[in-house]
Amino acid sequence: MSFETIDFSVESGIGRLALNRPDSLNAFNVAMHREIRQALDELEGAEGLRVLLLTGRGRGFCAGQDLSDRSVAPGDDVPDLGESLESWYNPLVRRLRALPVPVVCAVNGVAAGAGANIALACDIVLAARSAKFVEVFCNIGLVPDCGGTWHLPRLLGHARATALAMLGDKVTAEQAESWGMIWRAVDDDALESEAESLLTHFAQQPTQGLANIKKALTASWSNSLDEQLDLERDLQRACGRTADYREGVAAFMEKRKPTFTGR
Ligand code: T3D
Repeated sequence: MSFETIDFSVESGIGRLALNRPDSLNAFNVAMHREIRQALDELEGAEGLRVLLLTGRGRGFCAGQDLSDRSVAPGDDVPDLGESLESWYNPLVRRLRALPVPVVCAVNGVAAGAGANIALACDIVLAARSAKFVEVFCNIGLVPDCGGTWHLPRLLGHARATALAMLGDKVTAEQAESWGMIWRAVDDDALESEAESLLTHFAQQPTQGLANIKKALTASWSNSLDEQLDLERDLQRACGRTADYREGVAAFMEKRKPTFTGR
């Protein structure tokens, strides 16, 4: 399959998806949404997928919606932004959250609007030190979308979430790390190698266990302690039946390195 707005590959259990519209800082248009959707279809059906990398080409990660598709002449119909979220952005966030493998996001440059919030929806977010996160929505009269109003207060607390959403200030990668918004800020020239070593790591880990960690942590945002204890019981039961769990225990007892197959 060949793509024009993204680079996409799956090899040895590692999916790599790079947004590739660098002239507009990888802003989303319908063509890019369509291609991402095709890539996710392929990933969801891929045998033996262990991890996905999401990143951007050029100097930006993603500038959110392509605004050149949103200017309207007086008298023209206004675009239905709710429809745009329902058709494209919301399914994308839901699919990234539901993907049963870790999604590593390497934020290579500015992440604005939907671009920032899609990064926050990934499991492990690395950012180049020069990258910035900007909740630009307030600058054009919109509300943070792609789960921004859900993730921001949970990651940062109400005060910081409100200020970022209402002021649209740029947050540096280091600030984002120190606020717990992302996992780590790394030197620009180390971003790719740091991301690759995470991919190599995850490609050798017990994938079903990691998928269940993702499920449990996501559910914890809205579950009561009782509900969460029940969920942990059910997930642990499922994990206990995997070949990787058996291998992990056997390797520990035999004092050797485990070989996990993701099964
Ligand atoms: O509409 C719906 O479907 C609803 C969903 C909405 C989701 C959203 O994401 S709404 C938010 C949309 N995004 C924005 O408002 C961001 C607009 N861009 C910016 O604020 C700034 O460009 C950045 C803060 C992202 C980066 O600033 P800077 O100074 O590093 O770069 P720049 O010079 O502004 O941009 C570089 C080029 O990218 C420039 O093109 P040019 O002049 O070199 O030909 C600029 O026009 C283009 N660009 C940047 N962002 C967008 C864009 N082109 C189209 N759409 C963009 N969002």
